[in-house]
Amino acid sequence: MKKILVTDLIPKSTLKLLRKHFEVDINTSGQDLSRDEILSSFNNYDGILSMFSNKIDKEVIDTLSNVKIIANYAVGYNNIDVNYAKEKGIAISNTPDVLSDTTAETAWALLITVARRIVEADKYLRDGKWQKFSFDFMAGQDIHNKTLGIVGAGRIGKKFAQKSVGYNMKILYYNRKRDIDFENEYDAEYVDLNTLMANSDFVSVHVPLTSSTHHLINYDNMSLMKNNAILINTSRGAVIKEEALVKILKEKKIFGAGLDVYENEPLVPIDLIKMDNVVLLPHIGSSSTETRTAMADLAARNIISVLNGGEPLTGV
Ligand code: 8YV
Repeated sequence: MKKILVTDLIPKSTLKLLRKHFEVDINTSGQDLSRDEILSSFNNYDGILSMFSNKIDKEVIDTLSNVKIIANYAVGYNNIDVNYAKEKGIAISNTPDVLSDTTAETAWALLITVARRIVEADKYLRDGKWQKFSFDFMAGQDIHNKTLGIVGAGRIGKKFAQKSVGYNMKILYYNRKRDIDFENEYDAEYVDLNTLMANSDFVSVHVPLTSSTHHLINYDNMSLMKNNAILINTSRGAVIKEEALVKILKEKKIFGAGLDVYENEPLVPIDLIKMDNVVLLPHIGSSSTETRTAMADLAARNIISVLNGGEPLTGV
């Protein structure tokens, strides 16, 4: 029987599915596998179901001669040197589509929470500070009738746009290439990044992390944002230059930010933690029970397909 390694806990139903086909080892330690464990153990298996926290670079890939597929339990795959793996004949798959709505919902949750100061207000009440009405008490920003700037109109960016419909918003988008269907569907306008940053009330980032999107959002383009603007990131931390964002927030150049991802996870800059106008999530973009189950199933089905001699269902 072929052997599979699952590098962290996954839903029981998916484990059951995998066990019908393979002998399965799973890391149940509650800790990420160490670099040494990855280097010494991966090649004992025919397939790996990996987490986005597992760094699978050239050095790791050079240890692999048995492994036929690495199925990443994430849509993002910047943790894997995909080109090098493919050169070595290892298939790589990710989990697109099944998490797009959920991740877009997380971005919306952050947007609304920052704009309407929900976390700050909740904390104020719990701290026993609520005394009386005043006209500007916890006054935030309206969302309806505003301009939404979408950086990256791929699968998740499009779902994010779709969910804005009831808010009657103007949509600006920046993408590698124009998408006429998207423009027609949402009356969206294709603009360059600086125009988007300068004219949006809310900017939400949905690009994958690549060498060309690393630090795409920097001090210079954040400086163009409106004073009341809000920046949302549910993609990858390093798409935004984090220290520049801290500076922009300290200088009160924007209203606030909502972040699910960070440059050096799980480390979050203490400056951000101290700010009331920033809502911080611990990378839970796809974390609904339904979606995490669907992602695990898709990863498992990719492994089943490849180890039965087929192609990955969602190869990258
Ligand atoms: C993570 C994600 O996989 O799919 C991605 O690229 O970033 C998320 O869905 C998930 O949060 C793992 O913890």
